Amino acid sequence: MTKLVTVEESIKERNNALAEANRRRFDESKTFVVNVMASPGAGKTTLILRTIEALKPYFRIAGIDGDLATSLDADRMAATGIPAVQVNTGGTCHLDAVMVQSALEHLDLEATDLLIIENVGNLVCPASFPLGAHINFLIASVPEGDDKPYKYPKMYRGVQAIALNKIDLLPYFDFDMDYFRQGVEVLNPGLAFFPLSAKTGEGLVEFHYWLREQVRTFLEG
Ligand SMILES: Nc1nc2c(ncn2[C@@H]2O[C@H](COP(=O)(O)OP(=O)(O)O)[C@@H](O)[C@H]2O)c(=O)[nH]1
Ligand SMILES: [Mg+2]
Ligand SMILES: [Zn+2]
Repeated sequence: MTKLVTVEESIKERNNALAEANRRRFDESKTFVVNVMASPGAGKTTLILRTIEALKPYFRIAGIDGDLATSLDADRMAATGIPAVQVNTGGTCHLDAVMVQSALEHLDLEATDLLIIENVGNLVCPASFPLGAHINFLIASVPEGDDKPYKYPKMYRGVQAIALNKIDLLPYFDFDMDYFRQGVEVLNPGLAFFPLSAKTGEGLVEFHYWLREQVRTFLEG
């Protein structure tokens, strides 16, 4: 038992070191990186596609997509006209810093202002495997329920911004917005919060404006 814990810790330490190395590369090439995490079906791909469309006029964007097996999501990113790399994790339930490092071999970071990484759909281990991103971004969604901050505190604690997607479905679910926000606030006070619908477009302007400012500030800094 003790041995197992030690191995796990060293894997995480190794990942942390590689994530720092990734971050140095991103900073050197002036590439702002967002690590998008969520449970399966929360709307990562849908929101990413709408974000690419909205920000493409301002920045040179590229994407990395982590998936267990298929390249469906990366294909959809590539269909928007941006360079996109698929990482098949071979069954692993999260991306790690090494996988991102190998994906970078297929991208021209010098020609990328904004790199969007779609992590594997999972609310547990992606929180323990930083990739070197500037922003860890969580997408929650209405059908998942309002208790998720309470059940997945590590994920909610470790992110720099959160979207609550599928607000178009609020009338059909018993989703207590105050209870949800309270749970988030306790774990991550003052967290940037964007209620939106990637489907209807409600709330997207606010989110895209915020992200645009984050990237712009980074590029100017
Ligand atoms: N009603 C509604 N459905 C959405 C919204 N965003 C995504 N979806 C749907 O949710 C499903 C999963 O979306 P997807 O982007 O593939 O989620 P991912 O697995 O997190 O990448 C798809 O059927 C989407 O059309 C939304 O804001 N409202
Ligand atoms: Mg997806
Ligand atoms: Zn995992």
